[in-house]
Amino acid sequence: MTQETVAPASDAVLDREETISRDELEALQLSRLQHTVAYAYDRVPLYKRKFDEAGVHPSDLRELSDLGKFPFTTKEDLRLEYPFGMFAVPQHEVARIHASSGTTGRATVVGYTKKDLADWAKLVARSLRASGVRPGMKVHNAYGYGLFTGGMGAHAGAEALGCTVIPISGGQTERQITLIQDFKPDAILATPTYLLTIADAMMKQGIDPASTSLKYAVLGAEPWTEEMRHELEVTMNIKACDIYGLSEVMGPGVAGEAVETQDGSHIWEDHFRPEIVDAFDPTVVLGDGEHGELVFTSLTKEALPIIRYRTKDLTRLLPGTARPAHRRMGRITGRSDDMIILRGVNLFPSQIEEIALRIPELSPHFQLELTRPEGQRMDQLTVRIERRESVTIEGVASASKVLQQQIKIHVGSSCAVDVVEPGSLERSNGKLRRIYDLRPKA
Ligand code: DLL
Repeated sequence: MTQETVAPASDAVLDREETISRDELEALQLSRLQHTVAYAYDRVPLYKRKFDEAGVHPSDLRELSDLGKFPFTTKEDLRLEYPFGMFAVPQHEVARIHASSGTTGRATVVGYTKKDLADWAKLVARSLRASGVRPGMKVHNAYGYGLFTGGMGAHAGAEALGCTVIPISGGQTERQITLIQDFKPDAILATPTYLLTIADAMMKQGIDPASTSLKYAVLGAEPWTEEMRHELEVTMNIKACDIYGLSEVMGPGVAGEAVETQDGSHIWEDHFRPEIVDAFDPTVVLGDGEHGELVFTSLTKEALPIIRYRTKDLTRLLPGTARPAHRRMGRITGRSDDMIILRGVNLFPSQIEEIALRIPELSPHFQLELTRPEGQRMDQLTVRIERRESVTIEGVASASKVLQQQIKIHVGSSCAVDVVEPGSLERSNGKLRRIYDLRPKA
């Protein structure tokens, strides 16, 4: 069969919930929310305890704004209830379990009933379709398979949409390239930094990354910038869209971006009620357009209903565009726990990415190193970044100065810049670690 059998982007048949009015959506949210808080209260001891302590009862939820009366849930709650204490159904009704890696403490465990898995697949399918993927397309899935929700979540969604899925997982980059060349997929699902690794490895092999069959990329699981989108779209000759999610709330597909507008991911509000709160004082609920921490309440989940989960992701809510009833989220600037505080100035890796990628001599491969030099009380930030292949020694010297100046102007902090040889920094296999904190532990 040829590529021409694939329906063009305008032919998409949307879910009914994607096209309903805001009023209709909010009525649906309210009834689902009332059900969810009562369900969580009745079935999960932690919620009963927390609601009782806060002096709220599910019957207090009469309108959507009443949600603000209910207590937050945090990663710590999931850790304390490890492994299955937050599950609202008996174990035999749990069809699948995923978990976070647990590198910073106990793993957080999440569970899904059969219906949860079907809803999840539907929402990933909806996200992929919004991003340009169509039934019948071949989809190369380079999200990691296993306990991480990326691989299997994206897989089930692509299958539900009616795609042919190639379940390659992350890593084995040479093999990925061979399969992209041989199987000729239309779309690729990966983290943005892993797609960069693939493009980079192609160039090393003398393959032009813009010459492959790939037309669409659906990228997420880590922060990325408009500058990175431009880099990947130009290098690979693709349309790249965002997909957002987190395991505690579901996995990928909590929100997805429309290819026709490319203006941020639409949160699928028929299944999740988002709020933005002040990251330092979460009792303050902020309005649309205001920057803060994203909080989610699930509206349909059975195995792990989640009430006011504090994501630590910093962003803002924007009005819906391509799917008018569903609000969009702005790009995630970073996570509150990934924020570098350097001599009183707050800094996120995505700010450095944005600035560095505007300097033509510099590549998107960089690391941030934090040190406290011997005998000094001040912390030092070093931006270690690879030069582009084509750049001369003089080019490197001036680019390094420009980067330093731009960081000082836009971020407000002084740093050292170390421009290194192409290929010398570690490449991403999934979620890339950008920050190397080598300061002595307090
Ligand atoms: O990363 C789920 C996922 C898989 C999303 C594949 C998209 C694609 P976790 O491992 O639980 O789940 O990590 C969730 O990753 O709180 C954000 O900090 C970050 N994140 C996820 N998607 C995006 C995105 C998956 N599109 C954490 N932009 C979240 C920025 C993202 N950050």
